[in-house]
Amino acid sequence: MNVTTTDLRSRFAAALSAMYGAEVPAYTTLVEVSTEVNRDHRRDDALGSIERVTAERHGAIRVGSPRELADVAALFAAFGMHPVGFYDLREAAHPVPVVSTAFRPIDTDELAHNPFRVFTSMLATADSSFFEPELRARVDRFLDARELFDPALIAMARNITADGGCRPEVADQFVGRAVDAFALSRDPIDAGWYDELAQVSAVAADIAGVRSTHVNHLTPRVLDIDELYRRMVARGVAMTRAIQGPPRTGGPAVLLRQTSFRALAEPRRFRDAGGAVTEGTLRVRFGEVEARGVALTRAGRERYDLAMSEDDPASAWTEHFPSSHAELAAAGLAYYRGGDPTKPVVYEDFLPVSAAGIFRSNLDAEPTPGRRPSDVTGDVAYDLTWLAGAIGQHVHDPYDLYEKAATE
Ligand code: OOG
Ligand code: NI
Repeated sequence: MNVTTTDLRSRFAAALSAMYGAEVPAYTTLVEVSTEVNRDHRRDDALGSIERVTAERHGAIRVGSPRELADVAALFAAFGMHPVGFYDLREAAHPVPVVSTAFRPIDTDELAHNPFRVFTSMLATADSSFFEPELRARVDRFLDARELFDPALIAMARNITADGGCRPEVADQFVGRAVDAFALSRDPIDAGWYDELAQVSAVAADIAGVRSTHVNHLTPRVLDIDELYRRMVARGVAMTRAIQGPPRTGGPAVLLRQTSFRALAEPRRFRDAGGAVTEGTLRVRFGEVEARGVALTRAGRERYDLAMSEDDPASAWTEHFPSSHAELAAAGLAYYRGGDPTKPVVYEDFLPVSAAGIFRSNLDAEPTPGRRPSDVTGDVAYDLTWLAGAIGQHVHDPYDLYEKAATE
């Protein structure tokens, strides 16, 4: 038993990165520029060593059903990645028909070793404000009939989780098969079905219009995202969005700042009603980069939400936030190890507003009709408790984890 779940996670993150880089050339540029920015930053940052930050990635995947989500949970457990938080993107300003969680390591030393995290979303087919009963039934049937993960792979994952690791030859096979499960499939897509779902939501088509899942982005971390943005633009990569999240301020970096670019349209084959296969394209994969700051307490998060609701958050920022880690610590607005303001606890999670924006800005279809006004949203109350039941695992509260990191 010489490959631990911790080592498996590092290998998995690196292998996914290699696969994604081979398929999405702009990602390789992004990683190169990120590495340069981190190197030019020169010093280790209180928010993370250059080594950790440069190896750091998050990915995003989307699945269709509770059964598929439970498989993802079982698979990721073998990499020491556990569900943290519940995100309801149906509640966003521009609703997306999914509910999500993040699978990631939860212990301080595990995060230090490799913090790989995957934002994982599930299509909320039971929400009748998106899916009428007849369509829901067809989507659920389609999802029930497909198999995203080979049961043998999931069985392997369960054994590895139980044993805390595996032998080297098993490790190579396991990581290889796990990565393959997230590669973009080249199988022909049923054009009629895909288009019908795209009428409801581009996200619904991306998730349930095909027979497989895929990593839709892989995000490196940089220590200076404004500098990264400038260098990407200078290289001719058009960034799709301004930087999302907290504005740049002279003060401490808080939470998470992100920006993204649209991927190229990739060739795909479509099968029409008569069975004829034609060439077409889809843009489903894209690039994103992020900079992480200190984790905020609940009180700090309230201040953040207030600051972001201002017309111009950047100029109102100092009305809500002090300008040093010492003051943030003294006011109980952010987490620090042992209360020491030189030791910020890094924010390891996601931001729902940014996440909803990422969904929206990167799909081929134009803004979809979205949610139909309705008081009744279906027979499933999607929430954290529902999620825990669906996957059969405890879903961690991020604040508990930060609290623990600050006091251990
Ligand atoms: C996930 C979007 C969320 C982030 O960084 O906030 C996300 C998706 O597009 O599937 O990755
Ligand atoms: Ni992301």
